[in-house]
Amino acid sequence: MKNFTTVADIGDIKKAVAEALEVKTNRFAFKNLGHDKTLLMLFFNSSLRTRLSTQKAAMNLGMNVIVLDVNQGAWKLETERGVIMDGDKAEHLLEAIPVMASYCDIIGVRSFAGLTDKNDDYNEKVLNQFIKYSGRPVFSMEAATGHPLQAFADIITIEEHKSVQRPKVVLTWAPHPKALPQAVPNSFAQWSVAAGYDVVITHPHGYELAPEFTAGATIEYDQKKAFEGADFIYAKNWSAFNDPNYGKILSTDWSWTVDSEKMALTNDAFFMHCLPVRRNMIVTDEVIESPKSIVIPEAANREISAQTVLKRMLEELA
Ligand code: AN0
Ligand code: CP
Repeated sequence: MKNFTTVADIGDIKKAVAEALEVKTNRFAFKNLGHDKTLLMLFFNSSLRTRLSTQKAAMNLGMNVIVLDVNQGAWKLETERGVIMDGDKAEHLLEAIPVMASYCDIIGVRSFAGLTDKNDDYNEKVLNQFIKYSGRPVFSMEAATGHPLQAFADIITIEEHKSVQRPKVVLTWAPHPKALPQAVPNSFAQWSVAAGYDVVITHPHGYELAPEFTAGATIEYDQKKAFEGADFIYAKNWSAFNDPNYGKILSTDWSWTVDSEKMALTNDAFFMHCLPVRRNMIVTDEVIESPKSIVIPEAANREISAQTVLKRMLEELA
């Protein structure tokens, strides 16, 4: 695997899950694979799980790891070509990328959607500059339109917990006080369709996601109807995708919070969320603390998805 930015890069999902579960049974089996190889993890945005799980995954493979929080301690980076750099940004990405690449073998990038310019976001302007100018394998640690390491961990988690071959998996919008990207729901929808699940997406009118990510899923605007018979409930907030409201909050309708009453409509479904989650906005205390909540094993599987991806990248480097 050269780069890892979307579901297509993982190839056959069943094979990838099998490989991930193999990694999980002995995460130190390939501890020499990353010997003398350096991973650079670059964060333009905050993170708890991605930074810790990806670093741990790299360490399991024997890699050295450098972590840089671009907005804390590094020069502020200009990402736009052609601007007169008379503002607060002291360095351009076009120099910074090859310089950073010279110190490492693989680069992970977290660069959220700006949510102002849809074209820039959906063309993955920042991530693609790393792919184009670094000369190194690059993977997404959540970029503008997707969070593939999260979606891969989500699929591993569903495979570990499902009791029917083709579970009904419901992605539900839920309220949140700040405008959030569509990256997580985009990837979750795309990966769960690719995994062969019966995928239903429910959200208020106006929150339709980009069709390229939701193809193969059913859209149901009635949340309660969507929950009926579900085996997995995956909650997430996102801002509007469609123009003219791109990146905006249209509704903070608290009636969309996932609570016990709605979970009772399901087929005793498991509750999932990528975290971080705002309690009693997205989900009630009761639901997230219930025995059916699998948010912690889901987060733990981030180490496994990251390790499987890094393993494949290292195998290609070798
Ligand atoms: C981010 C998002 O919604 O994309 C990261 C989730 C993994 N969430 C927040 O910013 C709260
Ligand atoms: N789920 C996830 O990516 O979490 P972080 O933003 O904490 O990395």
